[in-house]
Amino acid sequence: MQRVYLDNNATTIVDPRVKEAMDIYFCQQYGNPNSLHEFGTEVHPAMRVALDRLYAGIGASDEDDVIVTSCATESNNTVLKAIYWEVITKTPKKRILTTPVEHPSVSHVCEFLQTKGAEIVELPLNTDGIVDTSTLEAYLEPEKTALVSIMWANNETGLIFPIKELATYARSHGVLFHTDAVQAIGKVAVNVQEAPVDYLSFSAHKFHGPKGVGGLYIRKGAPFVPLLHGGEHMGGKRSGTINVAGMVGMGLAMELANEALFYEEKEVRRLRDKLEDALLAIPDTMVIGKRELRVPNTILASFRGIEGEALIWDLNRYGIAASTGSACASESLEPNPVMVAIGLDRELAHTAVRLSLSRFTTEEEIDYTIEVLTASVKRLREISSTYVKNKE
Ligand code: 7TS
Repeated sequence: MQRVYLDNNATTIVDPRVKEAMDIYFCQQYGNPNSLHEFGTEVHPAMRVALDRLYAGIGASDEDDVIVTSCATESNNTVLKAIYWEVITKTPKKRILTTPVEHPSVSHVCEFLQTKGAEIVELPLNTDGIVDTSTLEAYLEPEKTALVSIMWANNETGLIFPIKELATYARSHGVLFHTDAVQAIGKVAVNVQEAPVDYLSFSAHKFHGPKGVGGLYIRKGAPFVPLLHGGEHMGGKRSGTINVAGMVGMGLAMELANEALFYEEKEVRRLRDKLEDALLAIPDTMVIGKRELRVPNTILASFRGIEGEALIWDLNRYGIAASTGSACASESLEPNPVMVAIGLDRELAHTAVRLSLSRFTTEEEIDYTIEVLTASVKRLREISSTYVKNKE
């Protein structure tokens, strides 16, 4: 049976070039980079190259820090808890401004910090499902605000937040800004010179790198305290023996993702739009978020009268992988909070299905998906007790 992977916002295939570049760091050059002998020191040049690629990939300057972490969840935890210890407990600034649609690795940390005295304020989304600068202007009280944390692109809808404008506004008022750029890297250009953020999180496995390795950009002088203490790794900012293979893989994956940005913008978008047009041709179907405001690879669609989960299982029978939204929330029976926040009522929120492409998705796969999905929606509606055709 054909297998089609359309869950690239959950994780991606490792680019074979990345896998090949990582290979020698398992059984040949496996030394601990902190060791003084040659097994340790011989990996240093490759680590340097990897770090250079990460700096170049996001436009960081030499004076800034980019630390290698185990995942974006760690990067997000690191920033929020550093702000808690370094700003919230030490100054009158107790507030973190964020959004209702952050990944749980931001939103759950905020909930936790609230129990420890932080004040969490969620900025309302506009009718497009994003936060615009006028909202930040209305809510930002610089003397009370320790941090603004807003994602670059949403993992469920693919909607892009205007990070350049938001971060510029926060900076002009002396307020620190963090962005979770996990779903932006490799999909849109990400540059910390143009968008003056203080912290930026990313994760290799979302851009065809390996799992278990992520990164955190920290602008020079931004308040910081490590999440993990225990050694002098990463300049004392993140202890733990360095995942050399992962770091090498992430560096190359970042470079390749940026090289492929044009392809993503043109070809991945073309395939996404082809699939989206075909879905919209099915009656009583809607896609969340304006196309021009979304990253090129993502569709969050709602098929009225069909449980998202039922559709996922049906597609799975035909070898097609999609999701009802974030895999991180897939065990919950509650409607997805992101969908509720962007204005879908509870019933519609249950119908949402996310299809996310990558540069490895082929036209043939999209054609097959269109065929299977169209038939599947029709079949499921025929047996659905809640689907009643709209009267013309
Ligand atoms: N931030 C965002 C915006 C994400 O989409 C994810 C994973 C993470 C952080 C966590 O990254 P990790 O490196 O810790 O794995 N998001 C999803 C998703 O949408 N479906 O499955 C995982």
